[in-house]
Amino acid sequence: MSTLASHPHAADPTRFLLDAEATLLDLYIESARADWVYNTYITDDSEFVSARGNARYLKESANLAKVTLTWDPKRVGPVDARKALLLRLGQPLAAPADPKEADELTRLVAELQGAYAKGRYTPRGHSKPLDLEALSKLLRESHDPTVLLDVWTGWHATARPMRKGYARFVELGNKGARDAGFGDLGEMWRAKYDLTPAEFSRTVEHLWEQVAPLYKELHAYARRKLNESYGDDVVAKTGPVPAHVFGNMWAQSWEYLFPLLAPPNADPGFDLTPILVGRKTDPVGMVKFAEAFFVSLGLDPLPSTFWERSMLARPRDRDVVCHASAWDVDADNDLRIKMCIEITGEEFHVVHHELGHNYYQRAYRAQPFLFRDGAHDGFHEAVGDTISLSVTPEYLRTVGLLSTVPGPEKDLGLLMHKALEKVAFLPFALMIDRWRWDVFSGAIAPDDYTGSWWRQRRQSQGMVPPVERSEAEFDPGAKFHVPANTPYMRYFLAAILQFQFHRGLAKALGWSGPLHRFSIYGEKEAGKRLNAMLEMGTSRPWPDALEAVTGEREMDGTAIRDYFRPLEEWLKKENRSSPVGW
Ligand code: X8Z
Ligand code: ZN
Repeated sequence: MSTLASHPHAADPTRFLLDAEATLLDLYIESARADWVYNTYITDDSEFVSARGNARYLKESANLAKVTLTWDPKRVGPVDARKALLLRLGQPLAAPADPKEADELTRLVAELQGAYAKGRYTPRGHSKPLDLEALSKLLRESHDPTVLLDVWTGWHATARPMRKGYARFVELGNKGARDAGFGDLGEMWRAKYDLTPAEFSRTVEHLWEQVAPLYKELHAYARRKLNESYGDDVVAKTGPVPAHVFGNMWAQSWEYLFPLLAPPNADPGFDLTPILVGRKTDPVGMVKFAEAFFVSLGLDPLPSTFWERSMLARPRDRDVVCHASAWDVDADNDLRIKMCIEITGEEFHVVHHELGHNYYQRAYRAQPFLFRDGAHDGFHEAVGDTISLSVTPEYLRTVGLLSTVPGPEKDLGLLMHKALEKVAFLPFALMIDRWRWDVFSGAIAPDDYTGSWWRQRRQSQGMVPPVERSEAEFDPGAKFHVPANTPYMRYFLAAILQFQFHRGLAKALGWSGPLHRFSIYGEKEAGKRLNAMLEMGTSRPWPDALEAVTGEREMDGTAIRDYFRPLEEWLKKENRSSPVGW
């Protein structure tokens, strides 16, 4: 084990950090490989090996970080100071000083993640247990409220057994964060944004204030249409809406409500899902579309190992973690995605999302190890989504997926479809970590996990559970990122940032049409700007990265409002005589 005395260069920050990076890179590769095996082949053994690798990495980081805390800040240059900070903050977990507790913590995280991946439910009238993909398909295709309720309740019940482990995880995660010098794990997460944790909380609340009026209009309109469709017994005309009728397990995206909510005479007349299915697109074909987009920007094709090593479909014979993710297993060029790709328009966008991570990872691979990360995690999540915003009907025609481009009279329909995906998502993305920050700080106790979760969802999303919940349930555990310990505020920030990138690039390229018709496909200048940001990794404070693409230095919710302006005006008129809010 490393101690202060065992580090010959402890007094020379630059030398010390170079050594630390070499050590950590080695441990990172070992841990990432073990983790890959676990994620693509869940067994007790792979769980053990993955947890062990993760523990080794976290313990070593904690030890190395301790040395940096002995330095006189006046004698540390800015680059080394940033590296030292990232050494403490790089992972969403810190190892408690007690090695036994560190092992227990990483075992718990692996176990919770495995428990989520193994979740199954046999809906009424079915003879076999269904996985999350199959249950999600029922949720988006059925309009029978009893089926929706059964599927929703059944999936949420799979999280019950996680409650005890999660409470212990919170205890140990907090211990690790305190040993690393933070008040609790939530504070450690909020310290990653070149702002104080308190400033960061305020920034997030400000961004939400900027965009909330748009969400509230969409909510009011959706409630009215859902009420007309399901009746007062299922969806009341006022107040919050039950969470099981949005066509998505967590009501985080409402795109499957589009047929119900499309503005009159503005349906763009195409649906990507049947187009992709009709062309017999397979998972590889889906990824090829996304790769070709990045290549059109002047970026390199993916390495051949990407195609050999990625997992693109759910294997028939074993448990895997199906939730999509992108990997750089050697922090260099061993890029992969792990995903159970379904041939749908929704997944077409997820594939672009994942490749955004891979292209980011490759662009910053020349940086020192501690700088191989996004400008902040919201940037990492926003890159592929920015590309997705350029998947316009005009783009689809260019690549042969569409024969005729809908005219401007269909603009409201196009905007509605995007809003159901992007605007509906905002309060969901916000509430998860509002909830977790309170859990980590102790403001929420374990005997109130589910109750507080629903108070948050009601306040942020204007939603309630479709049936009464009790503390026998652990509803937060039914969302991947909670058991997997993936911070979620990144997705809220990404939802804001991707529209800023899009607006910034449109401006830079002299676009004067509506933002939702703008595409960077084939635009080398856009590729250059994006790449300038990607190559920086996390070597500089994030405003520098934002400036490289947009010329702006602050995150700003006006871009998403600009994008949806015509829809918002239409919604306001539609909602004139119905209540807005809950
Ligand atoms: O988890 C993801 C990605 C993996 S980085 C598929 N997303 C969030 C989610 O699924 O809840 C993308 C958007 C939100
Ligand atoms: Zn992502």
